[in-house]
Amino acid sequence: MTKNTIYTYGTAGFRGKADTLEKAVARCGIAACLRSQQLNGQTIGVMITASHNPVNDNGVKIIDANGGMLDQTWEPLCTRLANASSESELEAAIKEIETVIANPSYSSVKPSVVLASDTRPSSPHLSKTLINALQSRNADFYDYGLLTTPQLHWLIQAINENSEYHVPSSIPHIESYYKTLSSSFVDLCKQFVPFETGKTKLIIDCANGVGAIHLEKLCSMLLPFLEIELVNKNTEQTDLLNKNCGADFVKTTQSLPAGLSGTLSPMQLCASFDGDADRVVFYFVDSAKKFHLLDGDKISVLAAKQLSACIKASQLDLKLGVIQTAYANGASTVYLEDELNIRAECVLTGVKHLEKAAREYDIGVYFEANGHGTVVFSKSCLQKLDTLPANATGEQRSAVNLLKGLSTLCNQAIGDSISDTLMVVFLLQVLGWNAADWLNMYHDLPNALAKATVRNRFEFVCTDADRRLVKPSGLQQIVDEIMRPYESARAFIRASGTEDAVRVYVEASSQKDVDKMMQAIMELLTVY
Ligand code: G16
Repeated sequence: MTKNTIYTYGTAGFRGKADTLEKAVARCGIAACLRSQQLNGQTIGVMITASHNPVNDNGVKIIDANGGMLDQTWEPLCTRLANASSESELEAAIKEIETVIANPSYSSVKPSVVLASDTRPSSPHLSKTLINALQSRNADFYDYGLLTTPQLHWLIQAINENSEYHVPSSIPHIESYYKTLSSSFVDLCKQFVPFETGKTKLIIDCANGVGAIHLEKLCSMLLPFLEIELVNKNTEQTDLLNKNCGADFVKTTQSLPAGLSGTLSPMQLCASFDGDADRVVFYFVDSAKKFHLLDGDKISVLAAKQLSACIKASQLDLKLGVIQTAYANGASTVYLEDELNIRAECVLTGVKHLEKAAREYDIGVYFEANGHGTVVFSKSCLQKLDTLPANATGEQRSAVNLLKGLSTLCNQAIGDSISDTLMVVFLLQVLGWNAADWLNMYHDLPNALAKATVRNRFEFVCTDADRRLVKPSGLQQIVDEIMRPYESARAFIRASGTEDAVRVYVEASSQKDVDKMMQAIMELLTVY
């Protein structure tokens, strides 16, 4: 970002080159304090991370008091704060927010904020900048240091749901996260996985990011049901972060990450996290060394299948929904609706949109194809699970126990690659499936995802949940013409919310057709 660049608080907060972010980070500190005061001192989180982006980037995002993404009405307020270019403009922006706050006694409320960061070399300095801003607002704060993004979301939910916690003196430690996830996983396995199934082995590519640090600690707690081997776990050599590895690399290149090529045994299930461990994709190679991807859609469908069977067996009136985006493979949507009879909703890209839609259901499954998602259980659903009638059958009780176990295993605040991985391993064990069984649930339409650099990505405006362009004028019609000759063809172009590029997604009934369409669209974009 240059001096004149406008900061825009988007789907992942503020992101950019690390050396341009100081002001945005400090202003997020102020915004977090004001939000906390609006909510009578509930704790707000600030995470310093640029997730899957290169090591020289960084970012900052605010986590709301419920542990979810920041309330969307605050996004323009954060943008306004970050772009204030003088003390007087900053004062004016704060005054404007004070009128929005609508809490007459807010000024007497002490703000409460917790923060954490990923392993980027720029993160300590940006954390310090944030802390200075928090101190200037006289906030109570606690710095958790190195956490994955979903861990900070989880901790904030725990802090605000439990009146015994108070920042900074009495806070939940990360060990409570390890303990909750590991005991939920082990309990579920003890109850539902046949003894003779034995231990699953999983290889996890940590993208040389913060996930490695926490998995190292969690692994031993998962025995005897899961043995994890970590690769790409070097967080010391920071230039390795996300380099030729991690969830984004594996999903976009549809190939093995560095550190696994050549050495991998056929049928061995592997997973890749991204740099802040909020996305996960799975994969394996077959006996012919062919690579097979099991992405967010596959995770979603696997979870939906088991959840819908449990809801049926429980005989409870629970509404299950699956939320996808335009990137969901068309075959996954057809399978959900035609085979599993579950409604699949398509919303805008960005986890904040999926999360919001998922919370409309008793049990909402949301995953982006890139591996970002979780399963959320509503409060009323949890109450129903706790109040089974005394004459309930063994089958009903068993189904309810499985659902309850998943509600504590799955991160209820946000998509989490660690908890998602444990859920997948557990579900595969319950079904007695190997990676190929999971792959063969349905067959993905051949597809490709690419990134194109354009002069101004903000000129690309979409409608219909990102599936059609309305601007630049006439471009969608040309894309329609490109698609016309091909069977089951679908393609769209949308501006990235996190990178200075537009993304292009293409699917069709054959890889050859996908490649031809992709080439034509990429050529088309060279003039924009
Ligand atoms: C963020 C968002 C995701 C989104 C991704 C890519 O992920 O949280 O919801 O899918 O960016 O967004 P875009 O295509 O707009 O760049 P992450 O893992 O980078 O935080």
